[in-house]
Amino acid sequence: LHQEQETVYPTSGYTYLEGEAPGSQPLILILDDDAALLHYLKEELERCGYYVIATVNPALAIHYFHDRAPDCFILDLIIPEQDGFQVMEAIKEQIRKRYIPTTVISMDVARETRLKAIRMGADDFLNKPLDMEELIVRIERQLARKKQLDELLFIDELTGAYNRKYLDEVFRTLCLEAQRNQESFTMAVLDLDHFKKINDRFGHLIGDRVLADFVAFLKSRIRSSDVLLRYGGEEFILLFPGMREGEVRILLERLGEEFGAIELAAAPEELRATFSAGVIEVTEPDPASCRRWLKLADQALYLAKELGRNRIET
Ligand code: GH3
Ligand code: MG
Ligand code: MG
Ligand code: MG
Repeated sequence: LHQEQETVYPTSGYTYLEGEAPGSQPLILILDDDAALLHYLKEELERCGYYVIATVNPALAIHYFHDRAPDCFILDLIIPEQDGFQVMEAIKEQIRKRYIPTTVISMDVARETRLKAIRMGADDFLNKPLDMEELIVRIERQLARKKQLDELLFIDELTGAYNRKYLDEVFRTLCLEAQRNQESFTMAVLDLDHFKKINDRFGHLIGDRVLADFVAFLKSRIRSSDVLLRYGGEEFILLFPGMREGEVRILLERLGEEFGAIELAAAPEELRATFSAGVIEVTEPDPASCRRWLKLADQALYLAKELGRNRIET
């Protein structure tokens, strides 16, 4: 789906820009004014299975840094028209807030430069000429650490779905992606029906297992680019990039029938559960509008509950 390859050459220099990084592939952003080195770095890192956006243009690097939320950033400090510290200055808040491992590569061997880069938030500093193997090993370690940290921060322990802290971040990413592709995406809020009764009858532990079963069921039925979050107790949010409201409604109606028919293994006696959902298409993907769309989806969910549950409303 996201595999189209594009290479953009802005007037100010080379930018190798790929399509959207598929969900599972780490995205690396590289800034270096040496086009030959840039090309070499890109090839080597792609060979390791990473998705790479590489540019010689500092302004574009800053843009991609904010727009594409890379998993890691490699930048050269000495760039003729804009010194590398200016780029660091422009992104240092984000590096701290979202932990985006940043490696500075530089010809400058001065101790002061190294210290300044690290004080500004660089995680690593490597001198040129680069030892490619060392760079790759260090990037590998950084990405593994970032993944661990993101899991701690953003994954719900009980179900393995994302937690609500992830919502703003992923909503923002999906909005920017939708703007680029000039399409909308669709948000659904799902809530298990009469879940209190399940707890009352079978106890909390089995209730917990129903929640985990529900997540496993949903995950097995959605695309890898769709996002499933546990928003609260027995309430979930699904985000479907590139899908229209009508398509999502049909999908969820099918899943509702399927899930309602499953005899959940969690309980000692027969146990089935159903869910209701409210669906809204995010037709104006504005990163700041998450609560507004969520409220609309919630209203549709409320209607689904009012109309008798085990149903989808838009
Ligand atoms: P409705 O169909 O209107 O959604 O009814 P409901 O009973 O599902 O909704 P209500 O909001 O009244 O109750 C939700 C229940 O979910 C109450 C709470 O005890 C339970 N719950 C919330 N979080 C958890 C959890 O992590 N584990 C378990 N086992 N239960 C939970
Ligand atoms: Mg340079
Ligand atoms: Mg409920
Ligand atoms: Mg609820």
